[in-house]
Amino acid sequence: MDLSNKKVLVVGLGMTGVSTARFLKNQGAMVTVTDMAKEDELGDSVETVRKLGIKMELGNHQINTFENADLIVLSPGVPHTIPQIKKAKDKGITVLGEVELASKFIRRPVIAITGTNGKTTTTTLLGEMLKNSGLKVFVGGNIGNPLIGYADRKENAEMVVAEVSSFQLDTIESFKPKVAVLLNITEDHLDRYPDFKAYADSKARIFENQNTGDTAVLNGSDPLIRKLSKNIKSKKLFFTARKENEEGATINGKSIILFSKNIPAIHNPEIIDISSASITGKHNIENASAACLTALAAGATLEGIQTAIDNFKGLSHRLEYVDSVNGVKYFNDSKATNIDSVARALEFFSNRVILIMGGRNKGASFHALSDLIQHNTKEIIAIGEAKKDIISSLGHVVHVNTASTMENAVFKAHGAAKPGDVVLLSPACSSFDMFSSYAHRGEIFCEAVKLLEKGKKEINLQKSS
Ligand code: UMA
Repeated sequence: MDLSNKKVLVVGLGMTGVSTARFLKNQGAMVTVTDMAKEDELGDSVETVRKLGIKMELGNHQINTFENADLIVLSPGVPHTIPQIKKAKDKGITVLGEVELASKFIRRPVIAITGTNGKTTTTTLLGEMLKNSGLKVFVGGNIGNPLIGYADRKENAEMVVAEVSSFQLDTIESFKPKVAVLLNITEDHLDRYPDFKAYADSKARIFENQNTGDTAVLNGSDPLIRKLSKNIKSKKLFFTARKENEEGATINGKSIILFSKNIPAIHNPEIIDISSASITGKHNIENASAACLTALAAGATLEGIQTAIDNFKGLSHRLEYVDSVNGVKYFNDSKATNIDSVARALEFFSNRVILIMGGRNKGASFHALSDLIQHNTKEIIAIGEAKKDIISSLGHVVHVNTASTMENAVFKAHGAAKPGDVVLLSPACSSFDMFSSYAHRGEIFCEAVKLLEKGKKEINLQKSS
């Protein structure tokens, strides 16, 4: 694809927009970046792009700029259905997502991972399995490291491991992963898709361009994924619930059993031991088994896989243990931005949980959590825009308190908790009404827990003086 002297419009000036603009400039394109947000809302990105000498249109999207472009590149956070894009497409202008554009310039095999939950854990673990097998890999995508940045730097990895979201899959055309993984599909992003089917269809696009020389790694216990697997042309490996004679992975207690006729290392079933790993919870064992199969399909060794599993410490903001204060354990699960991920977190605890949840609702029905909450939740502290929805959906099963800030929520949870309880931040919502990202929300939660610990020490000092 020759981009020199082409008029290219980049839509969205987040981390994707900045990397895309830089890449296009280096390719000799005439680049403009547009963002709905005003300059003072965009932080350092504006200065970075200005220093590159790239034109910016901020505060709105001007239709003329869209209609006059030779190519438009979308950031994942920009819906491909906005009127400006529709009009540009009607005029025959090519509109690509950043992942599609990057894939046109990446010469190495791409291993892609999608799913509603567990993408980042699986992507990270898979990257470690490949590295421990002696392979040079680049790990990026939705994980927070745009693929276009790799294409720009011309790094010399042997393969690219890419976390891809449904937003990124919405705008692919020829993106063709050598190995593609679909971890699970549950309700999410219903503020962006007309219905659940549209969201699920978007996820399934990860297999769209694969052929018989490629591999699909699929969740065998998800009936929807089983159904859509019938239309996949590539070789299939199922994890967690492979049927008799089917190729893939099964879980037996603390062992993952791997088998495939197409992968020499597991022609005969082989076992990966997870007994000494810090991989806890059913969902993480599922993620680990998906990562094992994917790694083997991509050329990893069983030794490299076992080493990565043994050394894996989990990720921040995913059921991350923060601290214990007065016998109450605090867990940060800020990455849980949908109902299913909160359900998985609640299932993990047999203790009584004080649940801090809320934020910006993405169209989910909190009612789906009723049974679990009735079973093990002592109290909910609701935060953010979703407070009212939470009270109306769950107020009949458990007491719902509210808080205006995260600090206040942690303080109220602390007041309600007794030794042996768990305080869990697992919001079921996006963070953007109160924070810049889920990571920011998790950090503020951890800081608030530290303040409790500090307060406790101060009280003890006062008592002893
Ligand atoms: N914007 C417009 N016009 C619009 C809508 C948005 O100009 O109509 C602008 C916003 O004002 C904002 C910019 O677009 O300035 C933001 O673009 P972006 O949301 O694509 O932000 P990036 O920083 O580029 O982050 C994106 C992903 N974000 C989303 O998909 C929402 C990041 O995933 C990803 O890490 C990054 O690219 C690198 O690939 C985040 C995410 O929440 C973590 N992903 C969702 C998820 O995992 O569930 C899909």
